[in-house]
Amino acid sequence: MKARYLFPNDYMADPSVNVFNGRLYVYPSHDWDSGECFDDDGGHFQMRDYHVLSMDDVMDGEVTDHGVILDVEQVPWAEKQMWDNDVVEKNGKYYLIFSAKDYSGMFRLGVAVSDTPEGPFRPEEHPIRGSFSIDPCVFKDDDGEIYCYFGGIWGGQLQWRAPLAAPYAPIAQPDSAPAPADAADLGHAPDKKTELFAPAGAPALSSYVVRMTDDVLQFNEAPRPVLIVDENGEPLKADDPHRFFEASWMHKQNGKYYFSYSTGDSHYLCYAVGDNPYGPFTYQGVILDPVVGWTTHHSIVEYKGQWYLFHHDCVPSNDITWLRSLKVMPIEFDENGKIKTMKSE
Ligand code: FUB
Repeated sequence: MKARYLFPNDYMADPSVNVFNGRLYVYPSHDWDSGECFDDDGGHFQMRDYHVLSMDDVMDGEVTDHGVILDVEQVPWAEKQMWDNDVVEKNGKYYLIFSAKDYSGMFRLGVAVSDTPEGPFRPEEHPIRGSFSIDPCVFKDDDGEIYCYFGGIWGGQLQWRAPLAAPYAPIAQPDSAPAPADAADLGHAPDKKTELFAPAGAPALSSYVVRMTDDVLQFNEAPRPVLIVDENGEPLKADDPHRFFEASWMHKQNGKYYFSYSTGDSHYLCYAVGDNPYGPFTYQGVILDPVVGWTTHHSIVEYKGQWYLFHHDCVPSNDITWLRSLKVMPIEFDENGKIKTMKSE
């Protein structure tokens, strides 16, 4: 089935979609043309605020824009780059968890709270203690526990935090040097002048998962790596085009935990399945082939008995990577219940 462009009036991306009170709410990033040049660290993504959209008929109904729900000017600790966010409900309050750069240039995760899914959201004064990197997805399990999945390599800075010792022993070399043979690019080192590479055969860097405190304002434990393994139980390798890059999403289907993500520089959306929120997750396949535009980012949600893939592409902006448009299409499953690989048309 052809995908629907959700909101032609503006450029938005990275949709995190949740059902609250029987209505579907989309929490995207809000793209605009800041004039910054394209770079490998995502310096062209200079988003400053968040909107929320809602609807009750996914493929045909009217999409309501509830306006700005949080602006970077309101967040004491955040300087710029309001990237992906997600919202979870607990005891009638709504918690928006978002990623932004602090004044030292580090990505952190922050929380803002509202009494309604439409906002406005009141930000906490400080970022979540011990938080780092980008692209939070907040998932409430059936027992009420709330988990946050997050992380991204390259511009998402995950390579600055991972235990880059054995078995990685990463190769660090000046930006200007040619890439080492068979090595996988992990992105800039913190000095932004040196590039880090995983040697051939090294495992891929992982996203992280952490259980949130009861008040949903802090991490309740040290974040744990989200391990994605192949059918033999071996971790996916750093040079595998299906390895994790960014855009974590978690949904639960028939009692199984589906961890899906973007592969970044190979431009796929992929998924892996596990038996509990921490994993490990066994790699299953590609959900979406590459779209027009460098990034691909999504969420998966069931609404009124149908599963949907929300995502974005750059067709309406004629392939301007930092001007993305929201899309949605129904997900199809094969006879074994596996997600059929889709193309966004
Ligand atoms: O929107 C900025 C970044 O682009 C997101 O954090 C990534 O997932 C990619 O979509």
